[in-house]
Amino acid sequence: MDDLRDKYLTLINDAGDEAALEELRVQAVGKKGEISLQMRSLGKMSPEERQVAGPALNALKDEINAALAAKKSALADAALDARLATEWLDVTLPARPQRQGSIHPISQVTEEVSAIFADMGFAVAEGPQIDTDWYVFDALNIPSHHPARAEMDTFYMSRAEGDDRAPHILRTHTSPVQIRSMEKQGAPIRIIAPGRVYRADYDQTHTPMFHQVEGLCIGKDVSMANLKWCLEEFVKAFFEVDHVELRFRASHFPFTEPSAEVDIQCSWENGVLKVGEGDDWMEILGSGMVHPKVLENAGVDPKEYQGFAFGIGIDRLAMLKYGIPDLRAFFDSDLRWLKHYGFTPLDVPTLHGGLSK
Ligand code: 2NL
Repeated sequence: MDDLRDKYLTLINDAGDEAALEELRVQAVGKKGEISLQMRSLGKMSPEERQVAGPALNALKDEINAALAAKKSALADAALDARLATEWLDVTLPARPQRQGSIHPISQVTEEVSAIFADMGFAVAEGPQIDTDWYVFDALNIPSHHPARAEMDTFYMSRAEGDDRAPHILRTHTSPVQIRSMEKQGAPIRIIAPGRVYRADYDQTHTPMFHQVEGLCIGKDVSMANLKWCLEEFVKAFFEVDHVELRFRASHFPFTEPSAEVDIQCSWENGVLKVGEGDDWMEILGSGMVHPKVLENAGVDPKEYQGFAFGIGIDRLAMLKYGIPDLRAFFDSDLRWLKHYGFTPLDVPTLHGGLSK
C-alpha cells in the first residue's frame, strides 16, 4: 500500500496539466481505479486483516484526493501567473483621442430655418458668393448712388492690370441668388436663399462676413397677407412658442414696394429674452412685396406675377435663440465657448427637429 501511495503522490506532483491530473484521478480513485479494486478485495480478507486494511485504504483514498485537489489549484495558480506575466495592461497609457468637433450654431440655425420653410414649401437655393454689380445691385433696383454700393460698404475684387471691365464684388446679401433662380426657373417660385454675405463693416455688432437667409414667394395672387402668415409660422416654430404678435412697420427698400420691417413681441427679464410674451418689440427682419422692376429684371412679367420677399440675419437669430451675447463667440476657435452655450461635440441636428447622437 505504501508503494501505491508513493507512486500516486509522485505522479500527481509531476502532472503537467489538468488533463494529466484527471487521468491520474481515474487511474487511482476512479470506479475501476487501483484503490477501488483493492477495496473490492477487502471482502476476501479475514476480519482482522480487514480491520487494518479498510481504514488504511480509506485514508489513502482521502490522501490522494487531497493531493489531486491541491495540485489542481496549484496548476490553476501557475496558469494565472503565466497569463499575468504575458498579458498586461498599461493603465498609464494616454486615452484614445476623442473627437472634439461640434456643429456650429450658425450651421444649426441655418438648418433649423431651412427645415421650417421647407415645411411651407420653400426650396433651398444657392449661388456664388462672388458676383457682378448687375446681380447684386442693378437687378435689385439699387441705384448707382445708393450708399450700399459705396466702396466703404462693398468689397470690390480687383481686375488684372489693363482689364477695364467692371470688377466682381462679394455679395452684400443673398438676393442675387434669388434673381438667378427666377431667371432660371421663372414663376411661380418659392425659395429661400441662406448663405454668407460680406460688407466692409467691423465693430462690436458687425463682422465683415455674416449670414443671411432671404425668402422669395412669387405667384399669381401672392399677397402681403401670405407674407404675414408665413413669417408668423416661422417665428412660432423657430422660437418654439404657440403664439406671437408681429408688428409690421412701414419702411423702404429699393427692391420691395411696399416695404415693412417686422418686429416680434417679446419680454426681457434679467437679460433673458422671451418671445411671444410681454409688451416689448424687437426688430428681426425686413420684407415687402417684390418691386415690379425687380421681377422684370429677373425675366418675370410683373403684370402676371407678384409676390413677397424678406431678409433675416442668421447670426443674430442664433444669438437670440441660444443666448449667445457676443458675436465673437462665432469666430472663436476655443470650443469651450460653444460648449458653454450648449453646443456639445457630436450633436447633429436633423431636419425634423431633435438631435441624432
Ligand atoms: C433687410 C431685409 C430684405 C429682401 C430682403 C428681396 C429679394 C428679391 C427681391 C426683393 Cl430677389 N426683395 N429681398 C426684401 C426685403 C428685405 O432684407 O433688412 N435688408 C436690408
